[in-house]
Amino acid sequence: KVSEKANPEANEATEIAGNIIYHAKYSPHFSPLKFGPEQALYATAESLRDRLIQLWNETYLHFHKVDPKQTYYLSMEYLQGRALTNAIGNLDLNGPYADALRKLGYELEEIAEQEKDAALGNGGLGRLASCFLDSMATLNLPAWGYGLRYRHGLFKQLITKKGQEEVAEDWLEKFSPWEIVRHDVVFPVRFFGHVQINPDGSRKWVGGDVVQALAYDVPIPGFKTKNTISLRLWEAKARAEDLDLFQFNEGEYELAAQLHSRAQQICTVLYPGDATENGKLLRLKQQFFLCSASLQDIISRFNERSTGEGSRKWSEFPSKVAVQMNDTHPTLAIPELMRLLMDDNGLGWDEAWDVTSKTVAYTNHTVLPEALEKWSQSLMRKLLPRHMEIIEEIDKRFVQTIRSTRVDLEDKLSSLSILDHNPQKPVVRMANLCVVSSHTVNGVAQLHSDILKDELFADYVSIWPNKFQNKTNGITPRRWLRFCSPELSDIITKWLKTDKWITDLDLLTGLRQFADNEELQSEWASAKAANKQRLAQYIERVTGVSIDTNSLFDIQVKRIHEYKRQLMNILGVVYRFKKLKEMKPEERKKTTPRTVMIGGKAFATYTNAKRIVKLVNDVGDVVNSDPEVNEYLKVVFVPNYNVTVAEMLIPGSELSQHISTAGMEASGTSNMKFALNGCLIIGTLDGANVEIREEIGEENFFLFGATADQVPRLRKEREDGLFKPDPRFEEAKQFAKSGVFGTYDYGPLLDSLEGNTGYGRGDYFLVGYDFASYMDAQAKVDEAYKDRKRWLKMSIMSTAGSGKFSSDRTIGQYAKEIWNIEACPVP
Ligand code: DL6
Repeated sequence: KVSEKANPEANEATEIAGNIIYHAKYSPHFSPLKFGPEQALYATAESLRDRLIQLWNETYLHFHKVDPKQTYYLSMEYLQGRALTNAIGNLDLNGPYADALRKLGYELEEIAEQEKDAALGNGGLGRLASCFLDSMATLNLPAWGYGLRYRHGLFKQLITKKGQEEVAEDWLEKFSPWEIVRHDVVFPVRFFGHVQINPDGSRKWVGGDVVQALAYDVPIPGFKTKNTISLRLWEAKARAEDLDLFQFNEGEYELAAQLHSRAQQICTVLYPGDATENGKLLRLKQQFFLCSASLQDIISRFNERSTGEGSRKWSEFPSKVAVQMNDTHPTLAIPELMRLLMDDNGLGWDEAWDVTSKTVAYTNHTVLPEALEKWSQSLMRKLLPRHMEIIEEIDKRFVQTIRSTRVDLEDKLSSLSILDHNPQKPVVRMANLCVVSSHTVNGVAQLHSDILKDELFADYVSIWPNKFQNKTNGITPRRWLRFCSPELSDIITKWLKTDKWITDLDLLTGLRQFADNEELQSEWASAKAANKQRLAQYIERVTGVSIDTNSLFDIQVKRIHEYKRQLMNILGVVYRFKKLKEMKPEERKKTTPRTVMIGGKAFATYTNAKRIVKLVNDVGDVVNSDPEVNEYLKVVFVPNYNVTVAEMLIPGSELSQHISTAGMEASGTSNMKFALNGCLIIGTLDGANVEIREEIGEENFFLFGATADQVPRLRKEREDGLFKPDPRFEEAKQFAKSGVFGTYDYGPLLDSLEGNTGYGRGDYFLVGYDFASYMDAQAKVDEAYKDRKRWLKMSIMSTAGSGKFSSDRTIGQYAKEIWNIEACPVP
């Protein structure tokens, strides 16, 4: 008691322990007598949630009172990962929570391990949205995220003899302790039906199915601030009266509950397969559901915050609301806002258009043709008849304006217009609708934004030169350094003599002056060694492969895609293996031992991506069990890559591969996480690699490969049969085909690197062209790793140069240059 009085942290720990016990006893989820690690996790999370609710309420009330302009980030994806350590860290309660749990017989790490990842997204785009939320809260910005509460997030990846198999993920199996259901926040969302023309000429969408959108708030705490914002996730529900009791009592159970089951389907899975018409319809429903519910909520808050007499003027809307569309998935926010303004609130077209186009902005995240969304006009008309009318009108007005003001663009109209009237397949081009309707369009790295301006959207740039911007992506330094690598963080704080870098990442440049310092290098090396050790234990636990912590840890983790060229990586490994086999034992001893780790999920129907997963696993099986070689080379496929796995891999990495065909990766964000953690990059001049290399210094980056502007010529040369492959490339392919790696037929995969025509064939991704310079760069890596001092210096310089890639910088720029919002800190 005496020592607790003298020590406020100890007091706090006692209070927290009491609170955890309270939740374990009185929360209605588990039997009160059990307090295993799982019960401890939920009770701990609930004790934190109490604090978050308090902070959330204060933030909400403060925003309500001040009534600032607020941003709403609309995204179909969020990759939140685990929340416990992040919330404890952001609230600066690590010590008290660790002590409290120790009093109850647990280590914080053990309890944190129990939490499932919230994986409501696919990859980079979803994780970016989650990093952005952390920065919005930390910067005290009046900003919220909106998304969908998928029952099953991104699938769980199992690796079997067949390769990748997908299993439904189940983050809500028990419940999520982080969400707060808002039974008072419910909006109706309509599908199908028809447009009714009223006697005064106004139009109304009626009939069809009506589903309820129910809000769940996930509180997002900022780092060391009271501000706690919301990620509002919508769940779809049918109304009680939609159950046909008569039919039910007749024994027609499925018929009776049709509407219930249709409502339930909406939020069942993230990205339902869209190969069938039903799948397409469901995806379009999901997109509209997010947009409609969010906009109704935004409008109701706009009206609620009206302070003056009577209702607010609609012309004020854009000075109170900014809507950011994360890629084209929430494009339907445009016609839905127009509809709500015109049909429900009586605005005329011009007034509604003025409000809408001053409110919405669009971020493009890809130039890949297959990822640029196009929806069939007939499907759109069937599901959303009023929206299709509005889209047609936007398109008609745009075309008229161009015809009357830009005769020079007349022949480009077929590609500039929103509607593609190709009789075979009339579609709505969502990116065009976004560009025409938004006040600002941005790319996510300088090179990507330049490509958008010079190629994809070049003609629009000539119409609206000021509409286009760049906002280079960023990552939150809290999750991606402070919390995932506490050892390295402490060293940084010690040498910079401040921990302010956690919210002002540019301060990391202060490390440059010590990059040669032996004491720092030795501390740096031991922090990296501890992280490698932790990673090695994890790898052994999940794959059974034991790896040498003295070998170079070389990692490529991201979605499996041909343009990301995991195939080049594994062919490089195949070549290395072959050479090691051919060497004499004393020669082998001179090589740099490597552990190559590759991880990532392939989309379930993407056959070539799944073949790549299989090849990596098969190569691993052979290499790892080869007694001559396995001391010098190990190959591990890291299963079920997700945010939590990334938090383990990235701190333990020494080299990471960002090797996409130049011009194809919009930005990449794992490259930033690796560099921040002192990991060196081998990469092409693609996406944000270009800026990372500029910031950390070209001498600290292993560059190879064609540049984006060379790619079209190289593809043409390939088509014309002018390409002469490097002998190492031929040797690697032949060896992979030879059967050394098992009986699976890799012909179809490796054949994609042959021939000379077609997207995805004829080596469209230029693996063959870049292979020679890739192998040369890898040889430089091997040499550099032998010189410990040089390597450590490069590693420190990587971290020191990573300041630009904080999502605080990115979000600060969005706030100032796109949203025009300001910080609104809770006093
Ligand atoms: O902007 C976040 C992230 C980028 O870092 C990646 O380079 C980019 O591929 C990804 N884009 C998407 C969009 N769809 N596709 N493909 O996920 O966005």
